[in-house]
Amino acid sequence: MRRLLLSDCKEALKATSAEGNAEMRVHQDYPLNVGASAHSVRQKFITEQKNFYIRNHGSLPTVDVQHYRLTVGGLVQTSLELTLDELRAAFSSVTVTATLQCAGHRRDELAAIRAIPGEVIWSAETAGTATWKGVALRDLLQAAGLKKSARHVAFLGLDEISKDGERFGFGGSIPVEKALSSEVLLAYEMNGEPLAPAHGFPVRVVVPGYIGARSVKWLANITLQEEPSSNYYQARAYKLFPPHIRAETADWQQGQMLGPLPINSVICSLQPGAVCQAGQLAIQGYAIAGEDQRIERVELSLDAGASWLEATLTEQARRWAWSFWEASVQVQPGTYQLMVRAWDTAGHVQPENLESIWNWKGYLNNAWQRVTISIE
Ligand SMILES: Nc1nc2c(c(=O)[nH]1)N[C@H]1C(S)=C(S)[C@@H](COP(=O)(O)O)O[C@H]1N2
Ligand SMILES: [Mo]
Repeated sequence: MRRLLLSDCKEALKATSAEGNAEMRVHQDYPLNVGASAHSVRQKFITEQKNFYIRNHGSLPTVDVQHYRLTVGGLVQTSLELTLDELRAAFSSVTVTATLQCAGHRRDELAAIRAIPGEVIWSAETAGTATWKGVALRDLLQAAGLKKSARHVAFLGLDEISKDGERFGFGGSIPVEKALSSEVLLAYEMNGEPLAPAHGFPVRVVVPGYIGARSVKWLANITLQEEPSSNYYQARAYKLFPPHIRAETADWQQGQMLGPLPINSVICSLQPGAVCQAGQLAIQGYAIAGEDQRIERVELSLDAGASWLEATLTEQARRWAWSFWEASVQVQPGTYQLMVRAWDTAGHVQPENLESIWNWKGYLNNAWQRVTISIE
């Protein structure tokens, strides 16, 4: 298969839909890691491609559709090999509006209490919601026919990562039960447009409710297997360790492989240190429910948790997508520590403190978010 590897950062940015969007902050040129502010992503319920964060671990492949083939193999009755046209023609299209969120979302707050070297220090910008169109993964799996021993569905992308003297594509896996759920897509469209190269053109996986890393871009191979993927990004990275473990003491065999996302909520309209006028203050943010739940309630505190008020959910909470919330409060001059926390329909709550969930890779920060502001 022919592919063009864009290692030059300027070329890579041109290949993204984000070029020319002044709101986008480039964390890293190579691999390309870009995000808008949480404030900017909160502007619209459906995040435009040009405003959608880009999280890459290696090259940004520009795939030639003429040569593109998707394979399904491993523990299946019949192996498949499909062109993009064949994929579109053979299976009916499905649309899901789903939020994608990186496991490194809000890492900046964890890094503020103890350094997290070697990772991209994201804020709450690494979440976005799109209407994804594609084919249901389960339709493809049913066409291939699963063998009884198949327990995990592994994905491999066409990008190229160099690590420890090896070159490999980004990969990961999900359990068969999740893969057979109707919401898991092989997407070829995002918000009615073809996927931009940076978001995985021509086909990417979308696993709603799971960490973004399982939504493999530039998808080339699907393999049914007994064990989870042995790819670095499943077997080593994206594992959760307890707070006392450090990089030097981590045993890679240990640690919990990340999958479903926990409940989270974020204040988007105010940055820490913001200075606002006394009077009526409008505060806005978003909340993301645990894996397959909906947001039930969002609460806001202006006095570091002494008292709480209920925020209004402005977008009807739907499964797989974030909820938008807002509150309007009367403020006098002074310093305020704002805090936000959410409940979902399964009664999941967020942990109160960063300390109890700190981990050396900085994953899954869903502690109550605190933002200190002053009122003049
Ligand atoms: N092939 C490939 N797929 C990938 C990645 C990658 O580096 N390579 N990054 C993953 C991670 S960590 C996230 S959070 C999402 C980000 O998707 P986006 O760049 O479209 O926002 O893609 C995932 N899929
Ligand atoms: Mo991610």
